[in-house]
Amino acid sequence: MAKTNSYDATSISVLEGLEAVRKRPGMYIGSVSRKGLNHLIYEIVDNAVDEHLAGFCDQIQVFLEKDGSCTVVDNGRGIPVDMHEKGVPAERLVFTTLHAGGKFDDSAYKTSGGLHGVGSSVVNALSTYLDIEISRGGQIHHDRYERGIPTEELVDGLLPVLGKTRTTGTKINFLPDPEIFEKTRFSATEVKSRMHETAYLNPNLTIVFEDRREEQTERIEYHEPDGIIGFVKEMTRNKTAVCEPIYYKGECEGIQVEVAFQYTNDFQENVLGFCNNIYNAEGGTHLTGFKTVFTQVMNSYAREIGVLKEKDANFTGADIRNGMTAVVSIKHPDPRFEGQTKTKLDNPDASKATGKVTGDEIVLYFDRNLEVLKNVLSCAEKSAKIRKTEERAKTNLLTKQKYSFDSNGKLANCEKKDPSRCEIFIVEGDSAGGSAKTARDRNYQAILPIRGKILNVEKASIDKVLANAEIKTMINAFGCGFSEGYGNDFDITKLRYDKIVIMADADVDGAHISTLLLTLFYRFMPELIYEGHVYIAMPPLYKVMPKKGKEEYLYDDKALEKYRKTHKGSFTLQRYKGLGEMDAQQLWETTLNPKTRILKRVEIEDARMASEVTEVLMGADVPPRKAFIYEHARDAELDI
Ligand code: TSJ
Repeated sequence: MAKTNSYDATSISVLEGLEAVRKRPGMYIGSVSRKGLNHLIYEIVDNAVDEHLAGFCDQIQVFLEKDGSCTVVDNGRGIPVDMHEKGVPAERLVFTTLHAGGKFDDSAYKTSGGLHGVGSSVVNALSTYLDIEISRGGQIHHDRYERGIPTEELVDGLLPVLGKTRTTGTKINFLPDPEIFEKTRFSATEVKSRMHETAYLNPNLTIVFEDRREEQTERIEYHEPDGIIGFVKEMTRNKTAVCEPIYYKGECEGIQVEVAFQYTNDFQENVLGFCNNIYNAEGGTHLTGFKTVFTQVMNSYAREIGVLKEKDANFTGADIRNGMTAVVSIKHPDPRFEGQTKTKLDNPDASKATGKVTGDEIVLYFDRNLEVLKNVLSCAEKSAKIRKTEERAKTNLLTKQKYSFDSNGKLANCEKKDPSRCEIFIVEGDSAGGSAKTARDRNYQAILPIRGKILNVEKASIDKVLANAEIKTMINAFGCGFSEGYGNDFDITKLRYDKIVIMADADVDGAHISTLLLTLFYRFMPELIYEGHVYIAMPPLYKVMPKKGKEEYLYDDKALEKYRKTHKGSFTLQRYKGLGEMDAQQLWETTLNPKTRILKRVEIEDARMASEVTEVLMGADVPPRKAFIYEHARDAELDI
């Protein structure tokens, strides 16, 4: 009897825990958008990475399955399956107890980071099912859960055995619950990028990725024996290097510090922080320590070799980091995180450690490599010069533009001011712009027609960009300013529209215009994209009108093919060459009316994907650009 009671007590608290997770999934995984969905995979994989860090696993496989589920396999020791003090197999505790990460602790978990190692039960609670095979002690043990609740009968308190094995490891297959997630299709692009990054941070690990969802399986093996040096090289791959990557590592008060950085001549700063292999999107103390000491050391070198004269002011930190791509990776025994998304490292001793190691090591390097030092300092000099010019350009723009909301008079603004409901459509061409102005809901929809090709901002200098009338109108209309290189005047809370919709023809020119606009947003207002405010309208390619039945819009050739197969009778087919061909009513139905239109949201997870995106957007050859637009179109968020 007593045993039954204690078991009941455990299962009740487990149920309560899981229910809490299902009620407020956002609290545990950040969001229920695709970002949260992909996060499920990372939560699981991070456990296998811990097993690698403990020294028992050198391969992890990640499969995106045809049925929408994900399988993760490692060749570690296998999660312990023996009976735990609470009368259930240890494995059950891992998947049903919130924060079970440290329960049967060993040294590996001490280096494992903040949120991870604790998330398996969260993934379990948010999955339609989660199926586990553990190879350990010569046997394959099986367990299964549905929405977090175990469905497998225990045999004398132990997991059923599927068979014998000579290997060890853990295999997990789970299907995210569509009751929880807005989107249930994992983004291959994002998962690959994260797996690649994990491989860079763990040079002795191999990660195999397979996307089995399409007819042809895509398989990639990530193995990066050069570690974070390779990571930096990858990020600078398409830039002109000013020096070879510089690498150092050290230890301070039990915190391991590892840094790689390289300078290129592209005048951008890209410094990424990781703690215990977890990316810190909001940065934190490890980066502060690195940056502060780096700035101090470089300024004193600049005075020593006469790049700065006595009367000159010091370079700013941003001057010195311009052109720098860096990875700062630390291992901390007890990391704490703060910030909006709990991704900002907060431990003061991390700042001390990166500062100390950086101070010791870069002096050793630059004392022996004076040429590199001079090159890096000349980057800082150029940056300081550009900064001063830009400061002047910006002051001019802001004083001139302050009172003119629409500098060239083409914006048809909406009447209501509630930013959470307002939308702005940026429409290619005057004729489509005209129809859109007639068709729109004037209360909430603003229309801004733009002509032809806007400036390619990646190539143009900032003064030219800001002199462009259409770009000025856009910046003014959005209301949140812009950020560029130094100083950040961008304030997303001032955004006047919840949705910024790019409306271009469904042809190559249209795709080009979308790309130019995305480049503009990405360079000057990246938060618009990160926060999911930028959309691309998907105007239909065809309208079909059957003799009997309802007319329909079709959005691609596949849809037309399907329509042909399912509608044997005769029908009239109209092909739209461009938005300009639609009348106001058609434009309303297909691209403006929130009830019937199709929009795709532009998604870039964060700055880590930046180099890839910039490269694809800006690269000289056309095919990769199309790939970008298409890839994201396939993973599109359909807003119907
Ligand atoms: F494979 C995977 F990614 F799906 C996955 C692997 C998912 C989860 C939730 C865990 C693991 C995992 C856990 N792989 N390996 C381990 N290892 C342990 O949990 C383990 C094994 C042995 C011992 C021991 O002291 O003998 C201790 C631990 C923590």
